[in-house]
Order: sequence, then structure tokens, then C-alpha cells
Amino acid sequence: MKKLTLSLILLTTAVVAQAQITITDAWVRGTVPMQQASGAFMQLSADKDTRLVAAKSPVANVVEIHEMVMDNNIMKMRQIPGLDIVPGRVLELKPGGYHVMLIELKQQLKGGDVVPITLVFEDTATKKQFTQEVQAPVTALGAGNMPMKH
Ligand SMILES: [Cu+2]
Repeated sequence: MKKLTLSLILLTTAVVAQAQITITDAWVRGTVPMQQASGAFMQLSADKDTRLVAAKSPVANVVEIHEMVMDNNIMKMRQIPGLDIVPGRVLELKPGGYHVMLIELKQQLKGGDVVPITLVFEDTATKKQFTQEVQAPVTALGAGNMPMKH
């Protein structure tokens, strides 16, 4: 099965160019010492139907894609297998909505730090996976509602 998938990928890469992904306004919420998890947020757009299927970062052992859902009037978050990016529309990852969850943090995330995040995408048509890295600055705790400093 794996062999078949691989040859299929090789076959399609030759004729189809990879989608262009634009990532803007990426940021990570700062943490207090010993905090286990945090969220990363950004805006994603693509010139072809693409799916965000995974993410990784050197600051966390586990990275998941999450959504927020109402469960008995309580906002909860849960893992989802992926997020579709439709050309011409911006997919927004924001507090209270979709986010990239950094779990089992290896270090405290402080304001001014920059967190590299590797996003794994899948071309919806070809099923070909590719990665793109984004450097997400850490927003200090409590600074979320403040205007940007220059
Ligand atoms: Cu989450």
C-alpha cells in the first residue's frame, strides 16, 4: 500500500506544481513557568485547494490542530484531523476558534521569543504533502488586547 501511494505521488508531482501558501500574522500565546500547553494562531491562504494536516515545533513534544466547540454550554477544544484552505478565502486561526496546539512544552514561551512552526499541508487534488515553516513571535501574557508596539 505504501509503495503504491509513493509511486502515485511521484507520478503526480511531475505534472502539478505545488500550491502557494501564504501565512500571515502568526503568533504564539506566551506562557507562565511550568505551563504545559499554548496555542499558535495565524491566517492561511492558498492558491489551490489545500489541507492543513499537521504541524510540528521544536518547543513542543506534541502539536495538534484544534477547534473550539460548545459542549453543554461550555467551550471546549478538541483535536481535528485537518483544516481545508479554499482559494480566495482566508482561513483564520484565532483565540476562541481554530488553533495549532503546542502540547508538552519543553520551555516557557516568553514575549519576544520566536517559535518556529512547521506546517504540513496536503494538496487536495494530488494528495501530495509538503511543508512550510513559519516563525511565530510570542505575545507576552496579558498583552493580547494591547495595540502592537513599534
Ligand atoms: Cu487547543
